[in-house]
Amino acid sequence: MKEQLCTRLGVEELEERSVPAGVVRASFRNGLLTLTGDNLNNSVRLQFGSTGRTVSVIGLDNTVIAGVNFANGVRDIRINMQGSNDLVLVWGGRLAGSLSIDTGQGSDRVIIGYTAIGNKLTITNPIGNLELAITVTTVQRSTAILTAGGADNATIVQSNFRGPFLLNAGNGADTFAVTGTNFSGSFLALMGDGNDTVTLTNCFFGQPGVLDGGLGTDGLTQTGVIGTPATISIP
Ligand SMILES: [Ca+2]
Ligand SMILES: [Ca+2]
Repeated sequence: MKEQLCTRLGVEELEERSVPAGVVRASFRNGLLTLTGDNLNNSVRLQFGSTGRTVSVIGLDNTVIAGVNFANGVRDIRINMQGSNDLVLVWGGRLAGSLSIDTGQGSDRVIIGYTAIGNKLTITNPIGNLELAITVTTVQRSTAILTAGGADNATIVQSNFRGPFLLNAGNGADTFAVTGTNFSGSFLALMGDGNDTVTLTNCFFGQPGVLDGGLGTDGLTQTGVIGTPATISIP
């Protein structure tokens, strides 16, 4: 009997995973593009036109986009993906304003590439794991990446942060890898408790910064770091 029960549960789990579903509601008003996911797995891609100011909202993995799927003259973007495991992909944007992403609960992924942000970048992951990749992206003002406990993974490549940069990784075994990136403003990375791994390769720090590993057995590798080095606090 026990064996039969296990088999049936296994099949139900598989069926649940094979239904990605989910609806992302999109609205556009006064230059602000707003995306709101539901409590299912949502995958959405923002694909910018050649000027970086028009954007198509594309649902991936069967995610349905409700509302506008094209906007012209986007200044700010605000995204709230809510529960379950979500993916947000932003590529090739030229925003005069801010990009704000709240991934909600679940194991979420955020990918930002070849994008210029004139104001602020905010990424919030209140519950669950975050996998973040930022490549060839410039942020003119402040950047805040705030994640709760969980094993988070942040990778930043060939990017420019002109204002203050804050990473609060929360507890859990986090990985933070940065390559070829300029931090012109203040730099603060709080890795939280847990065994964290930090790798800084060919980075520039314009102002004194702090890298705090929190409790746990942390590993730090620095190669080719120039400018004002961060104050390392790894016990
Ligand atoms: Ca969701
Ligand atoms: Ca989520």
